[in-house]
Amino acid sequence: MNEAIAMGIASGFYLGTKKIPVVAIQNSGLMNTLNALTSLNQIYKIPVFYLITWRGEGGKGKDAPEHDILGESLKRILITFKIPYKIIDEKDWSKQINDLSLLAQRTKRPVALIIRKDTFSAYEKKEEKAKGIKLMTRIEAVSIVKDTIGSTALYLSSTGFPTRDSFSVCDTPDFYMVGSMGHTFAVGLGLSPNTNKKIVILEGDGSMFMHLGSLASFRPKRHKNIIYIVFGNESYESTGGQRITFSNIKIDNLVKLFGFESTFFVQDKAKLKLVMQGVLESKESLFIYIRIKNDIKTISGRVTDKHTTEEIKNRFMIAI
Ligand SMILES: Cc1ncc(C[n+]2csc(CCOP(=O)(O)OP(=O)(O)O)c2C)c(N)n1
Repeated sequence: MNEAIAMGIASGFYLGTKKIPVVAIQNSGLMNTLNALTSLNQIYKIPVFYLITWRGEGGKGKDAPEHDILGESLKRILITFKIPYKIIDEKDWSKQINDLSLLAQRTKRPVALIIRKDTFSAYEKKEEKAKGIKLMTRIEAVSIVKDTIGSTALYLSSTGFPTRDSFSVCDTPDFYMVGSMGHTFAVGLGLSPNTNKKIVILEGDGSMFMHLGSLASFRPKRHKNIIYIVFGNESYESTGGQRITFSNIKIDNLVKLFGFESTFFVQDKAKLKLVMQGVLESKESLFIYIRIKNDIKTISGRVTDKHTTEEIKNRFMIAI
């Protein structure tokens, strides 16, 4: 979900309990919370305890490029937005948490504890057991999609593993969106009426739900060339496999309400191959939800180790 929603939930929790809620996010997600922060929490004096993981500490070149700007400016942003913060200290963390909590209680202001890389130990991934069905991995699903559709289409992919897997399966000149979580479908909407090519959107379910409202701007008569493919692993696999807050939602049915007439729910390879064969002939946009399992063995390489973000954009614009 969108981190801004976490702020709303946390605020409601505080109103009902007077207890300080914790909002645990990455620094990229902090940016999503700024409107709630300034026009809800700070003006009504509703405290929250932000736990912010610090990607890109040290600035440019220390992490993936999507973290360059915020990695370098995180502390300044917290100061600008008047959020008292501490950077976690391995020896002193318990006192830091206590001090910040007391400050939040006393001042009724949001406070933040910044968590450095490698503070937490890695989460051990477990093989997912689906009921009697052999689920695909994302790589297997992307391979089937890219093999069938080929390089005549324009591909867009969402941040994290969808982008990395798409790049590793076949480095076509896609718009690999290594940051900007949740904006992939909206970019597709803006592009769709401006090209005759098919637009294949490869998106994680977490990213889809980050800005689910983008679907409301879909117009079936205007956007006729979108093949919207969502990988449903019901988790944020790229950031450690945290469970997603929704499951058992019939996403293919939900998308219908926004005007997608052809929607598919796919769990196995044979059905995916069948669905993909009809895709190129289709005269309308379609939505395909592929239920996948998390891959406990493979992590694909980063596209930005090979191409800069500007190169990615330039290649894509030439392909259009
Ligand atoms: C606004 C924002 N919040 C959080 C992140 C951190 N982040 C990067 S990838 C990712 C998980 C994406 O989940 P999903 O789209 O379901 O793909 P999956 O990783 O499961 O393949 C998260 C939370 C981010 N980049 N931007």
